[in-house]
Amino acid sequence: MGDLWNVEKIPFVGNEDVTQDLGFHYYQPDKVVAGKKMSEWLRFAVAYWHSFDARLVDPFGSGTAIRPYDHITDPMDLALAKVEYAFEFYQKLGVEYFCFHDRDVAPEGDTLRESNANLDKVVDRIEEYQKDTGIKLLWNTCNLFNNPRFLAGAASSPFAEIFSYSAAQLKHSLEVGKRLGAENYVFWGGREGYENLWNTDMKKEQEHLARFFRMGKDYANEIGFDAQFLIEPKPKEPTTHQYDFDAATTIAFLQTYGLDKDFKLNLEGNHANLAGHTFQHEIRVARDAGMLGSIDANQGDKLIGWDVDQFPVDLYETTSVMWEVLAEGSIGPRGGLNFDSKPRRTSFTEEDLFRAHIAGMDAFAAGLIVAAKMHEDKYIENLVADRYSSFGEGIGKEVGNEKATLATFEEHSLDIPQSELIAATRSDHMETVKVTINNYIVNALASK
Ligand code: XUL
Ligand code: CO
Repeated sequence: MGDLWNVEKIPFVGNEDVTQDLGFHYYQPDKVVAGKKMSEWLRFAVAYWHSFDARLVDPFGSGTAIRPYDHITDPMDLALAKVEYAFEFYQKLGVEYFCFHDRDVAPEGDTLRESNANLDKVVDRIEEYQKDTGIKLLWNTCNLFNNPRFLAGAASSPFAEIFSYSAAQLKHSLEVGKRLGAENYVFWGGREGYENLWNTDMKKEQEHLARFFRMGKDYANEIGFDAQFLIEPKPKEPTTHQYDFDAATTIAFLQTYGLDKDFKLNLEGNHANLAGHTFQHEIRVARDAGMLGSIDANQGDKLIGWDVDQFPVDLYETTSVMWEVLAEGSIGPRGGLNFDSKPRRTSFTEEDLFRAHIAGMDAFAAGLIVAAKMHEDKYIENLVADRYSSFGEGIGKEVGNEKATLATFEEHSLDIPQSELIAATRSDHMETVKVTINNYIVNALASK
């Protein structure tokens, strides 16, 4: 398996020795849970940008990361070498997918033609490694936010030259996705929003953004790239207001511009929090619209108001996400769990990069085990069915009857005294529900 990384293949160690690191306590890829292998439910992916490019900077400090390829100085040599390091990392971790932006894997040239040539050289190598290892591309995407030319946006830039460049960059990125057999193609519009409404033609910018998405999908159809197309909502950061604010806003945008049949959503935990939602909320909104596509797994920090992209370890949250996934039957037709997460800058060694992924994979494997038990018992299903049961009888049935009018309900309700109305409601004993979920977490994991 190679010795580029100073770590052996990560084994399953069980949870008897809870302090043992560099081993999985819950994740067993071939173990069948709720009718499918864990690896099939979870479809974990490593994010190239965080795991192999990021130096663990924060707004107040430069990078702390120590990586085994730090001695390579030439940018193209480094890009090519990183592919080898990346694939050994995936294999040692036991992950079957990865994700990348075009600019994560190869340096930019002065012109797009030069950048494309650099990218193609690295993609040649990625293709070889995919063939040799069977590791697949969950999704690729275009970096349309890092370079200074995107200072005021890409597809929503007020400058036509920048729109054109973005469209041209997208074209090649789609060609790369087709070549590497990407299962999904993601759009995250980091700068597709505004800083200040006074100088912004919001309608024009959104029309341009919609046109960009439409041309992307049309070109994919033209070249036979049949990936699932995904938009990744985020409310802000780096822009003050991003057009793909959250799942509900993005669904409305897609419907407004007739894109809703061609695009689904890629939901991210920390983005949900920045929009004032839970991760579960975003997934539920997407599910209810039939638009759950894929998941970017990470978590925010209650005490920090920006996108910290922590590796997910909160079992309550991973249980809620996996509960939704089990209810849906899959993450999405071709979706997976991409760790859009980075180790803290204080966990800077190469072993920590493994430890961080193990933590995230184990937290989701544990969430899957717990959620599967909850589904088996139909705990939530029964609770919800019971809560809404009054719509199956009496006046409740009229709600679903198209012939009923306001007068129907007036006739029923006009003379009912307050005491009877209160008697028609019930406590939801929410504290018990929450502690029951805690009990599920403790009990379902105790025997593993
Ligand atoms: C940024 C973010 C991106 C997208 C891909 O917050 O989530 O990394 O996932 O561009
Ligand atoms: Co993301």
